Amino acid sequence: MDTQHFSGLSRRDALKTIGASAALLGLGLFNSKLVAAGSQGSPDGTPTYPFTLPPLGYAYDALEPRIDARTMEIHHTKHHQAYITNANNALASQPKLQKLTPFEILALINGDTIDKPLRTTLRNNVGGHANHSFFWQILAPNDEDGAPAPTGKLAEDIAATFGSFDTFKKQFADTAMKRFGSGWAWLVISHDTGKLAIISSGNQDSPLLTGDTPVLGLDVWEHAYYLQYQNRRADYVDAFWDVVNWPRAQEFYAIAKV
Ligand code: MN3
Repeated sequence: MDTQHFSGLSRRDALKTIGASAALLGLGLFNSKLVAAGSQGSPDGTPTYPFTLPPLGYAYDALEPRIDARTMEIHHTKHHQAYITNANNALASQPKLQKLTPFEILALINGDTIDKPLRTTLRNNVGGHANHSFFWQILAPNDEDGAPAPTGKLAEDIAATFGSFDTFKKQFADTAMKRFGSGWAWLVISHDTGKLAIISSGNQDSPLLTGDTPVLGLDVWEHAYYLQYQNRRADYVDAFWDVVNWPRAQEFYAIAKV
């Protein structure tokens, strides 16, 4: 199926195609629910084309001293904005894709609905937009004692899956450290098991590409930490725990598990 064919579909048909693609990929119920949540403008930040830069919800210096203001400002206004600009440029001639949310577009990337090289451009730039929109929301300023630990169902399931919260943090940090080059570490609901799992992805690949539902994510591209931490990724990962917005992660978890 080529993009011209896709352009002839209604939004309803496009969503049916997403459902079919999801079925082909073996994507579970959780992923479908998150895509539906994305339709309402939730975890992936903004609704449909033209994408715009979502506000952080806090000041650039709000995460200091864990993440410095200059890094946050450049990351938000330059890096995230660049993904948005590139995605909008790529979608400018795609009227049907313009009707889809970032998560809905990402759900199509592993199918054959969208031709390469458009598919690659969208994978990288819609991926970058969705990942960063998600990332800003799971960060929050916390007092100098650091972020509180998760509570409720997410806390219970982290303990049940990984043994303890501390073991989870260690495994997540190890995964973030082992991601060679640019990418992300994620806590997801696995499409295989329906349970929590820690994964990493390269470049701007979203967990949605493999059917996994993101609950927490950490950007380990150098642009996320180099000004402040230089080569010390481990220190950046360690500081991340002090600025995690666990209540927001719990909301994402609840959306996916309903
Ligand atoms: Mn980034």
